[in-house]
Amino acid sequence: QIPKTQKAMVFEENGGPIEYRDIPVPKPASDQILVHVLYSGVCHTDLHAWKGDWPLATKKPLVGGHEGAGVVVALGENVTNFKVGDYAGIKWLNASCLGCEFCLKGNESNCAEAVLSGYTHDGSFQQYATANAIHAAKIDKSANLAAVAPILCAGITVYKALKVSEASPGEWVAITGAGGGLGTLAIQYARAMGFRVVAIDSGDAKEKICKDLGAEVFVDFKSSDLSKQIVEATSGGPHAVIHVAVAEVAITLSTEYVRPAGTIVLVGLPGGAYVKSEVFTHVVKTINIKGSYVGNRADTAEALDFFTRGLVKSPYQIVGLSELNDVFKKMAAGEVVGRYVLDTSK
Ligand code: 8ID
Ligand code: ZN
Repeated sequence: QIPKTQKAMVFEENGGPIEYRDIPVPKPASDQILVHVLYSGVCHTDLHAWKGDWPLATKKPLVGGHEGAGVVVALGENVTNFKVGDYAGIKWLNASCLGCEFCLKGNESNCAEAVLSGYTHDGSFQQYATANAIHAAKIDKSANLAAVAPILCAGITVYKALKVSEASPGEWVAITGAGGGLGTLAIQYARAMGFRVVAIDSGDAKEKICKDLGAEVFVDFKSSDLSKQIVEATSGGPHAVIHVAVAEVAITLSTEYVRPAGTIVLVGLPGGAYVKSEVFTHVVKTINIKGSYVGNRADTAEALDFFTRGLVKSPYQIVGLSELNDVFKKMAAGEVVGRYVLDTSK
């Protein structure tokens, strides 16, 4: 039975109060599914969306969230690829045109018509959310819906970033922000893909989780000789660096310690940040710096398959949807170890 109203976390203005409210349950358009979202991860992107610190406006009022895992409860009349009762995921890329040059080549995140869950379209911080059926993630019936939620953004994103890093099995990959939501999954995908991991973050709790998840080396970003420690531990620098830290300084520093001919992949999106790379070193070391933005439908299916096969696990803790404000406070202070997942029933 689909109710007429539901609970949601809503804000009217960027940086303004986020309120636990009753709002109408949306109706799926002809090409959409309606998902009863049981759990939603909280990504640092949701914090950026609320703060409004990116050069892209959010919808207002906004229901954030883009790691929603749940059950399909209704279908638009043109939907043929889902049935009521299937498990489905609400991800960042809610829809795209599917016909432009970028969509045709599998670069759906670059589509000019891309619709973004929890940013330009109400997302998963509500009990019922809509998504384009072609883009919605298919989740295996064996999945624990709370555990799979973080895969829907964090997992897909880091898996894609590791692919585009072009690191080879046996090579070193450094991960900045390794103890956070994207980082803890990046360590595991990296291991599953055969890479050796240097985790960079701060504090004992993050060191412990990074090592437990398979990082061979942990370096505290607050130490003064960070570059030297990383170069020594990897006998010449990591072949790839995946930046999920929300820090411009981390990016600049990596141009020092990355291995010659190595690749730096930008994923974290600190507001107003620039990449600073000294040109002589950049050329002579022949380093590559590239951006990576979520993943396409194939990356989604592949990232979920690693999860279904038990190769990656979400290090998550569950709190109620109504407690989102507390999660944002911890996240802004860099105190989130792994991922918070919201139970939309509380
Ligand atoms: O498609 C994309 N490119 C994409 C997808 C999803 C998320 C990008 N993101 C972006 C988010 O918008 C955010 O900017 O990735 C970034 C990280 O998201 P997250 O993993 O959800 O954030 P978190 O859980 O807060 O973890 C961030 C970690 O960075 C560490 C913190 O200690 C924290 O553990 N960190 C910071 I802040 N400064 C650091 C530094 N200088 C650092 N780690 C290493 N060095
Ligand atoms: Zn995200």
